[in-house]
Amino acid sequence: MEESASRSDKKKVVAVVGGGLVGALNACYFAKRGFDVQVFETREDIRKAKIVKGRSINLALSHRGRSALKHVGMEDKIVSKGIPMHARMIHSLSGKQSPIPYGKKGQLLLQRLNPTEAETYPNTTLNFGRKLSDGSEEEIQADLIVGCDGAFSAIRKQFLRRSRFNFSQTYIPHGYMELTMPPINGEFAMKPNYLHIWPRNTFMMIALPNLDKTFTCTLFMPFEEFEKITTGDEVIEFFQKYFPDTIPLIGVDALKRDYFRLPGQAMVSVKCTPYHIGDKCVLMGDAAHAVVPFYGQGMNAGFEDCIVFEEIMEQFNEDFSAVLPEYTRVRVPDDHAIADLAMYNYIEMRAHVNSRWFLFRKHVDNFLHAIMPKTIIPLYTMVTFSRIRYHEAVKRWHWQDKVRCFKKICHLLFIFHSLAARRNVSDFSNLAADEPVSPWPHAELSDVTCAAGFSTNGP
Ligand code: EGO
Repeated sequence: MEESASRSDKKKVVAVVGGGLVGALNACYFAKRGFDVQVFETREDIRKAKIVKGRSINLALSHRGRSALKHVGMEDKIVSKGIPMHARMIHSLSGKQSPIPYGKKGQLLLQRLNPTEAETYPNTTLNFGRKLSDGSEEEIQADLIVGCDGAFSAIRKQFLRRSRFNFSQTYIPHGYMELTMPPINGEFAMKPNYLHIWPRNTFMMIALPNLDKTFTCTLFMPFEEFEKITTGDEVIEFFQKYFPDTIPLIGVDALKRDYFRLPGQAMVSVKCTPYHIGDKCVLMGDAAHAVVPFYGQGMNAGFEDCIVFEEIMEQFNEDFSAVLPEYTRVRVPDDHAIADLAMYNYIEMRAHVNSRWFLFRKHVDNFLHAIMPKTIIPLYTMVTFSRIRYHEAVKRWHWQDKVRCFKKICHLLFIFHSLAARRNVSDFSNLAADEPVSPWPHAELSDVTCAAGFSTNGP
């Protein structure tokens, strides 16, 4: 009796709350397994919306995200709508652009994704403009509720009322602002296949290409700095000081206008544990772990949640009472690790990463990896181009602290590098004006600047 009951239970109902990136992917995963999938999204269907509110969100899709898409046969479809990025392009204050390749294949940039794919499964229903939580609205019966409803998750609110649920959220002092760089004569204003970065310590800007040949520039700076700039002329003055090469590309008038369209936007980091309640409810994506955007891993980590859950479903025969606790056990350390890494990148970059230090660090990483490919894998490479568990990547990276002389070698190399740079540069005034802050590493910061990982047995 038990058996036939569980077999007829095969068409269990899974309610996916949130029709964003992770919700839509999860719908595909559960649908592929034959569940009756109900997706609930409070916003209207973005495919039918005339104006899509909000900003043009850019996303960097890397190995973890691609692996998750591949599992449900969506990789090629999505990848064909993206722009490949093979390298970073570092912009110095003088306007010089220096490419630094990623050790490996590169990553992919995406603009918007929509949930169409999930609808191709007959056992999936998309419910837009419908609220699930609160009980006040309508009630639906589900065997499993999957909360993929973002950093301010309504599902997670229910967890907060329970005993022994740990939760923390941290707003960082920086805000971000998006500005558009239009095409020039119908072509990209800068080279498209790069992640463009203007590292200026506390002021950071990146630019990512879009399919319509525009770039979205994202300016990161402390809220108090945003508030200091109140007039169009002050905007230009600010850009003249830190990002002069972008003024003609964005355009003086556009800059003066667009800067005031929206205020600086907040960024929050969220951690919690456990991710489940009994055999009934589980959190994934930003609902479980919103991260700051300084590692380009938010979407990738959320997508990887889906594969990890899938692997555990396979292992425990879809027995939710075993799958959910195991998912928490396995996934929390990794999600917490990427939340920490993203925060750490933020702290490190704003403290002392200017263009020269950025270039130097990445060249050292690439160099050491080239001569000892099995032993030294840069942390960024492990995080972005492998599926080494996030917490393992951190462990391997800490390894280098045991190799005491590494930091000294690192600093010596930097001294040589700087001396070499000075000798080769004929225009000294240019070099002196290049960076607002000295690129020399501070002793007390040195333990955070060596971003290469050591491993005993390779990836
Ligand atoms: C020394 C040099 C220490 C997001 C460089 C640390 C992040 C950090 C926001 C980049 C790439 C995708 C990103 C690198 C570092 C996206 C990313 C990186 C930014 C900002 C970003 C890299 C969207 C940190 N990846 N990354 O190695 O190229 O290095 F600059 Cl502000």
